[in-house]
Formats: sequence, C-alpha cells, structure tokens
Amino acid sequence: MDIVEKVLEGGRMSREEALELYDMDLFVLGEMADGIRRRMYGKKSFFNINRHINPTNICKDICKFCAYSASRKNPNRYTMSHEEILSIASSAYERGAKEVHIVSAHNPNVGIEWYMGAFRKIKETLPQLHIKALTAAEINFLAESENIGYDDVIDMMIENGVDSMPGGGAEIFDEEVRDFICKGKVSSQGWLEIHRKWHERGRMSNATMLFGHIERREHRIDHMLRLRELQDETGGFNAFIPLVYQRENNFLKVEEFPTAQEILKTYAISRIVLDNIPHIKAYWATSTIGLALLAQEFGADDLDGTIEKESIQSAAGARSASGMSVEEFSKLIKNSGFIPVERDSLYNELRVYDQSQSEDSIGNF
Ligand code: V47
Repeated sequence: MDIVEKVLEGGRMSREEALELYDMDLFVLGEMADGIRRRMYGKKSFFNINRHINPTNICKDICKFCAYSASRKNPNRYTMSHEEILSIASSAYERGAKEVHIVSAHNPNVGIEWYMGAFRKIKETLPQLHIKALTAAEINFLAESENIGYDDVIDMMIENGVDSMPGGGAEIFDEEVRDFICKGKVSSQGWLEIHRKWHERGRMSNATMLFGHIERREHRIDHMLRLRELQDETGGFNAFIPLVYQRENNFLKVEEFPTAQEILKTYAISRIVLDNIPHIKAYWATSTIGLALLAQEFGADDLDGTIEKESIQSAAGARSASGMSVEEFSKLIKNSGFIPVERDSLYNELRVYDQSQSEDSIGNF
C-alpha cells in the first residue's frame, strides 16, 4: 500500500513513512491533512480569548534561540509583583479573557512561593479564570532550585490553582540538537516525564516544537513520535503547536530559514502523524497571521487566541507584542472560509460565529 492510501485509510505512519511525507507535493499533503481535519471539525477553527503574561525575564539558563531572557542582550530586567500580575489578569478578565497563559524565565532570585503566590492570588480573586501556567522547563527549574521532586512542584501547582500546563520548553527532543541550542535546560526525558505526571493527575497540557533553526526534518519527526508515544499512554495532550523559529536578537545563528512551503508541510505532517492528539495549533505569533490562516487548509484547526500581549516571540522579531482584538480575529477566520469558534482552554465550545450572517450564535452547533 502506498503512503497516500495508508493515510486515507487512517493508518499510522512509521518513522520512515513520516519522513517520506516531507518529499511529497505540498498540495497532496495538504489535501490529506485537510481531510483528517475536516472529518474531525468540519470548517470550524478554534480560538480563545486569552492574555499572555510573562512575569519575569530574569533567567539563569542560556538558550541560544531566546531573545526574551534578560541574562543576554535584553537590558530591561524585570520581575513583576503579585499585585501587578493580578492587576493584568483582572483587567484582561474584565475585557472578556477566559484564560491567562503565564510563562516566565527561570529566575534564581525569587523562590517557588513567588510563582505559586501569583497563581493563588489570581485563583482566589478570579476563580473563573483558567490558569495555564508553568512549562515543564520551569517546573524542572523549580524542582532543581528548591531541591524537591517534580511531583512536589506539580502538587503545589494544583493546590495553588493552576488548571493546565502550556506546551513550552519542548524545543526539539533530539539530544544532540537540544544540547547545542539549550544546554542545561530540562532534558527531553524530563520534559516528557513532567507531562506524564501532570496527565496522571487527570490534567491536560499542550506540546510545542521549535523548528526552523538548525534541526533537520528527521528531528521534527522524532519529536512528533516521542509525543505520540506518550499520548498513547496518557491521552493528556490537547494540542500540538509547531513554533516557527524567530531569528532576531538572539545567539542562534541560522543560515537558512524555512520557506512557507516547509512550514505548511510541517503543519500538515503533524496532523497526519499525530493521530492521537486532537488539535493542531497554528500559533500566529510565530507563523504570522497570514500563514496561520492558510494553515487551516493544511491540518491546523486552532489559531490559539487573541494573546493581547506577548513578550517571548516578539522579542525575537514576531509581530505579536500587542495581540489582536476578538472582532479582528474572528473576521479573519471567517473571511478565510472557516467558522470561528471561541473555545475555552479545554476546547469546550463557547460561541460560534455564524458564517452567513453578521450576528453570532451562542452555543454548540
Ligand atoms: O518554549 C523562545 C519559544 C516557547 C523563540 O501551550 C521561541 O498553548 C520562536 O510555550 N522563536 C514559549 N519561539 C511559548 C509557548 C507557547 C506559545 C503559545 C501557546 C502555547 C500553548 C505555548 O517560546 C518556548 C520556546 O520554544 N521561543 N524563543 C524564538 N526565538
């Protein structure tokens, strides 16, 4: 059976087959990925109203791709107070945000209580607001610096109101590439173990992959396969998010950047290979909004959210510093031929923006 037939019959891709997908014509790949996406969600494209908060940029680690960390080129070191964090979360909530996405650097000057206290304060004040916080890299950092286990940090997160985990810190699992781009950060095995432990507690998380730097196609496939294996075990990943590498203001010098074709192929292949992860997210902050909208035809069913403010990718050149309004966001999705569906953090549908009329309908279709 050839690969196209196998994909059409819902067969699972082997490592070799997954790699071969990259050699296929972009539109053949797109049609296969779109077929899977359409069977799952029709023309619905999901997004949420969220606010990214990056409470400190002081970092003990040195990742070559990072332009956000204050330990390198960024002269503006900051650490927010709990009051500042709460005030950002409160004003976002008042404007309709359903989720705060809180990701920080690995700040050695504040203890674990600074992190946990911020979550507790938000949860006590705004119990309805979903807190998606702490990447596995941050959890590993906190466990190491406090000399406690992953389980301890995870239990504290739950006690202090964290609802789900973002997918950051995964970068590329291949150990050689990882060592070169972010030596000293959580290991691949550690990243997967932390997510396994989180899932074992009945909680959901996401998984990212940073691509378009020095990694090769085979490393991306390897990354996807390690995630697929864990997902077979736990079922705890909601979304896979390929993050396109942003090149400015950092130390990872790259000669060739991925073309739009390569980026779209990567979305399509992830939809085909990750047959057990429900959502493929085209995170517009790194892909650009134009390509994210196109990615809807190449397997992606989720465009993340309005973001409102973002500091990590925008420090490296992405045009995401001030997010997007929900009106603009939903209009772009609608005008690209898809049905904008506002979701909550766990993918329950909150509001469907009707295709044919300008009015919205509320509830599930
Ligand atoms: O892990 C850092 C990435 C991630 C660069 O779970 C860069 O819903 C591109 O995890 N170019 C943090 N990327 C962001 C993150 C995330 C984003 C959106 C949604 C979700 C989710 C999670 O940002 C880091 C790292 O891989 N990053 N520098 C850069 N130069």
